[in-house]
Amino acid sequence: MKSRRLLLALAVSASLIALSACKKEPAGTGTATPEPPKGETADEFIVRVNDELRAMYPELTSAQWLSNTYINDDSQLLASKANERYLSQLNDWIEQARKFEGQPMSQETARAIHLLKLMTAMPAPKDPAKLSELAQIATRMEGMYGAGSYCTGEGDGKHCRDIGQLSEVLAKSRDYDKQLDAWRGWHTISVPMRADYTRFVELVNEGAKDLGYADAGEMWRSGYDMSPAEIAAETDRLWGQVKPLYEQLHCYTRNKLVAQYGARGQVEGGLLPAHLMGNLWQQDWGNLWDILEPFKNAGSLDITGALEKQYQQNYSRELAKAGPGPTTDAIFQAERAAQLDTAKQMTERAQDFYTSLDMPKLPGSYWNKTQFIKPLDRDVVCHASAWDMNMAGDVRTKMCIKPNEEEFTTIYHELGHVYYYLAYNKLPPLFQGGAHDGFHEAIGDTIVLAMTPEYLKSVGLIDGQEQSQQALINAQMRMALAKVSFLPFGLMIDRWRWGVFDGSIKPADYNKAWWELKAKYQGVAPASPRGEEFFDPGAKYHVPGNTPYTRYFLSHVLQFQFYKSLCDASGYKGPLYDCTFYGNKAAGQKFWAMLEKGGSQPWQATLKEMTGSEQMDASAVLEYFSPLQQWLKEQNEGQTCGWQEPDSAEATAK
Ligand code: X8Z
Ligand code: ZN
Repeated sequence: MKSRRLLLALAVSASLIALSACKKEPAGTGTATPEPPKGETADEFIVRVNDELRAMYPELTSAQWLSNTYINDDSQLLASKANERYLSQLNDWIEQARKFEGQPMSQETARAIHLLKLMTAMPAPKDPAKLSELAQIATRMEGMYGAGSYCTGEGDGKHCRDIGQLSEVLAKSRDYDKQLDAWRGWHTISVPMRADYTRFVELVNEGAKDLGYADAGEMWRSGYDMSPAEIAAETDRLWGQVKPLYEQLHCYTRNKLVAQYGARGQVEGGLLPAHLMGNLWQQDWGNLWDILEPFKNAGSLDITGALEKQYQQNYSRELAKAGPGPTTDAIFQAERAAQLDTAKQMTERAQDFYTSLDMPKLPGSYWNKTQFIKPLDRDVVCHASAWDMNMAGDVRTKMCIKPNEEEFTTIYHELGHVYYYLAYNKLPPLFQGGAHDGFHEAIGDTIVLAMTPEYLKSVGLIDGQEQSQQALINAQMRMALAKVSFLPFGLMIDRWRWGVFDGSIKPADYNKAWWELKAKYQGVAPASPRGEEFFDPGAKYHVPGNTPYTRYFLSHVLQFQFYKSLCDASGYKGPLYDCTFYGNKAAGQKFWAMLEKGGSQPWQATLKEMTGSEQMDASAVLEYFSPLQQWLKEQNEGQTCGWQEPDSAEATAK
């Protein structure tokens, strides 16, 4: 959730504020003055709001943390009440700010008032009953997602699988039917969300209108220091830059899927079957490495293998502690201890990259309070998030870490949010956010781009690499499966929500419109019809979690711009894709200087300081992937690439 401000902190939930990344917002605690002091100036008003916000923040984040890491009726009630107080407080502040319209004030104060209005991604109606209803729906939807599980069988034969177990089937099984069952299974969890989501849309739209926006989507698009229409056009422009690269990757992948699965490797029209992409949402194809690896034995990039080995070593050590002939219980304890150790070691490895840039170590409280692995005794929201609990150093991440490459890079992503928090915590609360929300999402990913084979080797995760064209293409493919496959997904989620909020997508067409957009942008389709008896958008965390998604699309462009600048700052001269700035203090200083600015100025100024340009631009993406794009073109030569969008939802299923 982040959007810009402060509140950022939190992670996830639904609702709140605008914060950054995966966070949440503060809840009002009723500490704010109901009536503003007489004679208060605009500048004084903002000082007061900042103070009140800082004071109420920890109570909100605590309630949200509990409801995310201990899902039950009680924690949900408290989180929902905390949200309710916060949203109502926010409405009060915004109301109070109106009287300063047209009055003299510092530039800083004007920006702070602008940010105040955009503080939440969940604008609430003024009517207290509706506000309370909204807070409850938001908490309930997120809880449903977190507790989601797919059960088969009955009685003693009943077997339930959570998101981690179902994701693992998609990642590892190559059995078409098992994958289909896992994919469909996860999509049962969102069916009961449809009514809640429909009502949620009505309520946030009412809240957005109260604030002067046409609808909640327009409000989301107002957080980019340009008009809502301009940022929408920007996303089209950026997508146009990278679309040809995506189409080449799509074409290559389809051929490989057909080679693996025969005719069932594609859906009519040349679309990719949703359940075969190694990921529940087809947003990251990295798990298809066994099918898509360009050259076998040309530079092993088996990071998952190395992490699994690390786990095994931890496990053997723990088991040895139990002595010979361990009991079932001792074996189980050894497994848990090894999982936790491995997760912490992975996090230490990520921290090491940041400290190598001269950034500080994470505070001791981070290590004590973070959720590293999935607890056994309760439901939790496993979707990864980064939290700023109090704007004063109590930072945490919440994940259910498993020893694999995807989770490993997600840790680097989350620490990017955490280091942003730590860097801008000294700013007034209203400026504690990303330059825009895409900046927040891009910090950790910029580091991920610098995880070159050379870096991975230097930290012992892979063996020595040969320098060959084949090894280069393998390395590029590995990165493309994470980054290029994501681009159209990053765009389509909010194309859907913008349409839902502005009414051009009606509740009766929620699923149909979803799959039309999936087909249009990603070129993927379900293996069989997905009618309105389903609510497939709800099976993606950010929909029930109400986290805007355009940020991730923008991040996937910006992170290449940041990476290029930091490579330049480090004095690197070679081809972009080979650069790592691991250990480079000059790059670290430049990065930190950007983080410290938070949301205190328009993002264009921050981008200019970092890259020399005021524009988001995908040319660094294309520069980075140019060897792969050339290679893909050769592979696809003579093929008919692209796909046909089905005319209707029914057609998708044929
Ligand atoms: O939600 C996230 C992060 C937390 S901000 C784990 N991401 C998006 C997703 O998983 O859908 C990171 C990449 C895209
Ligand atoms: Zn994030």
